[in-house]
Amino acid sequence: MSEDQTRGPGANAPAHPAPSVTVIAGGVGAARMIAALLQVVPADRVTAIANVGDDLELHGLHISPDLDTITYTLAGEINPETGWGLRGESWQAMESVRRYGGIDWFGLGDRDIGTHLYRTQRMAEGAQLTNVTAEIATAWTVGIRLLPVTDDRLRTMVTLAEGDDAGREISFQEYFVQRRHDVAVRSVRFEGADKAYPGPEVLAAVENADRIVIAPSNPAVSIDPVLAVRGVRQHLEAARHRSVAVSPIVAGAALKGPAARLMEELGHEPSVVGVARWYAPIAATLVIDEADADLAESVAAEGIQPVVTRTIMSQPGVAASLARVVLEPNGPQP
Ligand code: FO1
Repeated sequence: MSEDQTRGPGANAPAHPAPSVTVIAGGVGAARMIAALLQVVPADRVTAIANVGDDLELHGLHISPDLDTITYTLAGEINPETGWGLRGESWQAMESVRRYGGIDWFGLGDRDIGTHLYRTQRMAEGAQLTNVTAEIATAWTVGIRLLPVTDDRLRTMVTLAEGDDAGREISFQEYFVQRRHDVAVRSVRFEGADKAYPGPEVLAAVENADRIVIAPSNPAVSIDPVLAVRGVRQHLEAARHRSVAVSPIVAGAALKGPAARLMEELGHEPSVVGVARWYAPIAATLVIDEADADLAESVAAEGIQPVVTRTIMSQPGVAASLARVVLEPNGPQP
């Protein structure tokens, strides 16, 4: 009998095991938040539940931008200039598409296309997106458990507000990439949400997490589609006391993308106070940037505890300290 067996099961378990963390994730902001968490928590304690409302079918391929952005970032292979796609890309396939007059406004690099070919083929064979995502993440040695929020079809749709296009509904990528999110929006809808069930491990990942982190992603088009999947919002409401959100808005502006503009167009205050109102039902704590320290009291008035710290993860040293704050917003416990 080995020494371990004589001491019984769990004898080698650390006195304070690392907390299990579940991140509610969009794309770029979430990928950076997860990378930051991995500086302080082992990867096998981290689950990400990711948005699939940005997904699209193009050139016959199933493309899952947020899943791929997270995978490539954690693999250290994300294109640092764009925040999406792979580094060191070539664009020969797109040049051929352009030659034939095909759709070329959504840029797919040659390396990246391999991911979409594999995903599309596996799904055509009948594999679920959850399984294919795990296969892709494993191949990139990502380490965390990466879960699409649903295996069912869910698509974020955007209704435009102005000019000749007023009232016209387009897909998220037509809004975000083709129109460079430079058009006014009247409303957002999650097509398929009423029939979308959470993936097999999603609700348990919310129930069992020591800490839930709502990543600094766009509340309207990255986090809300995750919440729209059956049962997810209710599970997050029940787990509110374990949940910390990180504001994607700093000093009234989004770090990346159209979050502030969209919030305003959809009738929300484009500030940490608007974010507080958005997340108060599902998070007990909101981490806001030092630039918004003067709004902490207004955040608290929304019924969510503000924690002020540096949040801009592109600045050196900030990511790890933000991750520590997110894990222990009330300071290190004895
Ligand atoms: N974003 C762009 O702004 N332009 C693109 O051409 C583009 C291509 C693209 C290809 C694969 C992929 O995984 C992501 C891509 N993105 C592109 C980003 C994508 O639109 C994301 O949904 C947004 O960044 C929002 O999260």
